[in-house]
Amino acid sequence: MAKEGVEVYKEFEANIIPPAWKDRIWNKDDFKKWYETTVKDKKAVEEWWGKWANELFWFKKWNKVLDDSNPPFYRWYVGGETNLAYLDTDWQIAQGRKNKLALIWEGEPWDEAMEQPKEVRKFTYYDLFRESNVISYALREKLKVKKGEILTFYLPMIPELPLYMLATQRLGARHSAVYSGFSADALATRAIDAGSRIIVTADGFYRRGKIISLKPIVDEAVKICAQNGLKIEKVITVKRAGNELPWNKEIDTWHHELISDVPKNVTVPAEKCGSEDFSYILYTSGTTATPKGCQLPIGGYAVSLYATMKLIFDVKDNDIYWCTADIGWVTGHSYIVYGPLLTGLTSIMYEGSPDYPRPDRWWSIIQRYGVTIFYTTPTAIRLLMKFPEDLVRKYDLSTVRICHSVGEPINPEAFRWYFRNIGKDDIVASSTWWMTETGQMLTGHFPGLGKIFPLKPGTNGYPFPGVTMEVLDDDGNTCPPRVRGYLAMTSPWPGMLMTLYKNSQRYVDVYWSRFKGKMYFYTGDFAIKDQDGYLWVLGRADDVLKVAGHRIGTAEIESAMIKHPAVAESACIGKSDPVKGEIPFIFTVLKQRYSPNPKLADELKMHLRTTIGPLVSSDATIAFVDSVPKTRSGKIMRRLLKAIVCGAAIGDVTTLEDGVAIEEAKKAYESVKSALEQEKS
Ligand code: 6R9
Repeated sequence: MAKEGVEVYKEFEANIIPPAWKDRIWNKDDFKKWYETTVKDKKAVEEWWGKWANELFWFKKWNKVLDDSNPPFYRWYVGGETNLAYLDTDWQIAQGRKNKLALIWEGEPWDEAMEQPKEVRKFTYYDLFRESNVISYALREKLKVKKGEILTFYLPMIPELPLYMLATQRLGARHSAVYSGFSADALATRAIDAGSRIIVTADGFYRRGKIISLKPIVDEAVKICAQNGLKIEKVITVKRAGNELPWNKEIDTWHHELISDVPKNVTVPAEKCGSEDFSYILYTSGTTATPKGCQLPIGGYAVSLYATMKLIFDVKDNDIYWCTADIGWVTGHSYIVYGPLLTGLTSIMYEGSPDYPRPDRWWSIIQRYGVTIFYTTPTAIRLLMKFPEDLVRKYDLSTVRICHSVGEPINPEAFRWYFRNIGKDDIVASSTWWMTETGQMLTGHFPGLGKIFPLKPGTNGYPFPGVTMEVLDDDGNTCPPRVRGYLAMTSPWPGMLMTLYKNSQRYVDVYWSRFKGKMYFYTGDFAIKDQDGYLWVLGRADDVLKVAGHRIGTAEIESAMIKHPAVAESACIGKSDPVKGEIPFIFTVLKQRYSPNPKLADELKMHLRTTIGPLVSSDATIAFVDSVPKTRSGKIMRRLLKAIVCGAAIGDVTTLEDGVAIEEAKKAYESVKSALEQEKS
């Protein structure tokens, strides 16, 4: 059976030789004091977060750091007023960064003869300020965008995405960015929930040398919205790939035409937003088929990004920072757009795939720009470690002084490879744990604090000071060291979501009701705290998958499956995958008239592609079965299915699930085994 959770942890501990971490970055003498006092004392927590907030710009200063009188609806920086776009551009310019490079964007196409990218666009802080002001103006004057309105973005990794995000924040409006790997259905569902009347997209983008067309997916989504009572009034399209598009004059407009007659030096004053207004919603998956609109605040979010950029990335004015995530997910929102700009950094944004035109593209980017801080995912590391290490060694990566990872647990092999090749067996390399819901990184290793918390490779490090995290059993009691339990936050933190958009009851039910009688935030993750207080997050405890670091609920996949006329029932589990971490494995029961065949399996994958998107369909396996095993109360026996897929023996699976007769388990075992064998042949 594939190793998971505790087993991996043990292997990690047994095999890793702690490196000689050099405590040479920076040290804060009072850090330990903060750490210890904030764990015990609520007043110290407020002082700590107040101290960080004091380093930021506020139109109006807050009068209370935290109002916890109505949990779980915590309010941070009560009475304060600020604006994310102002903090990211105007305020940076005011601090002398007007002509400093803020963003270096590299397109995917590669010029073989010149041995360089075909397109690079560079933006100073002043450029970002100017260009986002022009967009704000066009949105306000031409499309009548008002404070509070939600715009939906369906954009690839091109500079217009951060520009539109900043332009929206400037107006005090909000965005909902939908990852460009989602389908028209998924995009429409999110646009409808957000009630957007404007969608911003691109004609297409480059991926592994091919043009991927986006706009037709939006056209389809517009139709679905209309059928469901939402009229999309405008689709703004950025010209990126030059692919041919159908055009509907009534609602379509090119981005370049929209801004063509706006004076280049126009300014739009940044709206003074309440600290607890919300800045954006970002949909994420849970255990039901309906995505959750996480509603992120403004003031607390800004402070949390600022503090984590400083303490976990140790940013300095001369750093070149690169986070490889996609802005369509939270990591990109927080640590490509809002966080790095807030700390005045120069950061890299890359459009394409890490292995195009060859699997050394990323190393070439690090060398060409002299990247000093690197943030990536275990999936990407596992993809790149399949190639000879010489490919990495060809490049000068000596500038890198910090390399962290995020998105999923990092397995020992991937960590060692990353640490050896990028980390030179020396620098700070850790796995930072957090979620869409948390807004900010909540754990990590703190560069320069090696004497207080020696860096322990492979762990998620310590909770961020001022945040308390525990590993709990079903009753909400703290698990002893090294015993697996559920990861929970036992106190609020400033970057936290405020609620779920238009669904506060679900917010309370999903996150705050797991441990009876205790107002703790349930993360949905399994974790261990070791004898030294370090956290090891082991993976999801619920029916949520992380496919290549992308979060997707099995319920979403199952509900998409039964929309197909041939499917009677389906059960999806995560199968471990050497590169992507997990991939969807879907047990499918067909309606009587249909019989299993490879063509139908392909058709079902195509169906998944149109209902959810390529992010699920390209890796999914469909296995036809006669029935899915259920408990007496009718719950699908996922643990049993998972165990069988992982190669467990019959003896193991018969004891797995409560309330299941051995005979039923055996029957399921045989049926699944034969489906797997058919799948192999
Ligand atoms: C930032 C992000 C959140 C889930 C989370 C957990 C997993 C994220 C991790 C990690 C182990 C890490 N996760 N970082 N697991 N180590 N360093 O990924 O947000 O897409 O909402 O996913 O990702 O399972 O609960 P999101």
